[in-house]
Amino acid sequence: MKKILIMGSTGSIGTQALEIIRNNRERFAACGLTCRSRVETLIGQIREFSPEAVSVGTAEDAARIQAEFPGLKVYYGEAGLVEIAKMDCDIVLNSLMGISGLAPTYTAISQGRDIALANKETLVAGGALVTELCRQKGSRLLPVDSEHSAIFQCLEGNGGSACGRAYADSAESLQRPLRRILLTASGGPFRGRSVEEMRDVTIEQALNHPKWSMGSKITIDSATMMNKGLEVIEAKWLFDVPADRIDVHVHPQSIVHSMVEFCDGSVIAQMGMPDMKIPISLALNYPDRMQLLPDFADGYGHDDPESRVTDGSLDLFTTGRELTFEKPDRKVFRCIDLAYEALREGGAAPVVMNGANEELVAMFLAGKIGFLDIPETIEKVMEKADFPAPHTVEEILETDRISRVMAKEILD
Ligand code: MN3
Repeated sequence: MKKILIMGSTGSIGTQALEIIRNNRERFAACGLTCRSRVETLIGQIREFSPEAVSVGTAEDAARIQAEFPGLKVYYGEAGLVEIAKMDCDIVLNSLMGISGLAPTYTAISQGRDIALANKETLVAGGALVTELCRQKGSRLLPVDSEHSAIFQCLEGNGGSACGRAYADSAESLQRPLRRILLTASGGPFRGRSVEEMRDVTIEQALNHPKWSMGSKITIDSATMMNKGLEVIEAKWLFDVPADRIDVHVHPQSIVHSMVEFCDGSVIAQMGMPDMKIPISLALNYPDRMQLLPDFADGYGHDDPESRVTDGSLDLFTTGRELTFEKPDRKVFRCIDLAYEALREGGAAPVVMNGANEELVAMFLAGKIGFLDIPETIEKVMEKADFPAPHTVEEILETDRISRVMAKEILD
């Protein structure tokens, strides 16, 4: 029985993870759950999964849940997330939103836990710190992000896997045959538009992602393509690959989830329907795979390959008949280059970029700023910011905080 602490259990990744647990009770238990504001959903989850501990956003919500579930350990606030991260479990699924994922992840790794990581901001802001702690503690970072799960699967058995523990001896990683990562991107809802055509887009248009249904922050990040920028940085830390070996490929069908190129010219791709249950279940169950597709009934037709395509499996005769790849328009989607710049500059730069972005996305979602204010203001904050490289979680959070203030001041 694997005990899973799900941080962010009421979000898109969290609810899909619970669906996997619901269907595999003999294998998994949800020992801890957290949410920020969807308390009603959390209460339903507590009834169904009987966790030992939960953490919520506020003291009032904590008191309410404690009254209803007297035997349950209830935490709240940012400190509550760090406290619950210390609990005994086999794996922590971090599907928190934004920089709030950093401190609890760091705490869980300090306890030697493996992390199923869906919160890319943790690595964007704290990559050096988090991967170093993984090496010290022997913790694994198992990617849940679909592209990184793809890369992880492509690298397996090809000169070493990746993620924290496997790269403990990085002399070995330098000799592996990996040449390049081909990171795929759907292109988001505004693919093919000019900068001027994006100036007046509405919140609803930006939230209308063509392929993936996700939380609002990551959906806006996909629309600006900052999501891909964050993923370039995430890939750098997970797989120990320099930025100039990570190439973004826009692939609107979202069937190829990423690829790796080896020194002999061989390219391996991981494909599948765009379904987050695939990477979630692999991270939770690694190194085993789970049966997510129905097996064949007896007597299926040997002469008809289409009869083997069942609900949820990849049908290359229809869905996958046309797979296309194109270069991202980096002049229009400035965020990609901003992320490469931040990665090259290193130190505080990725923290500044990430903090400004998170604040600006929240302001856009609140209807306070326009869509293009997001990339334009991030760039200004990055130009202006001059912080020393942060060396602790506290210093990262402080740099994040000031970067947010700078973003707000520029727009005032
Ligand atoms: Mn992704």
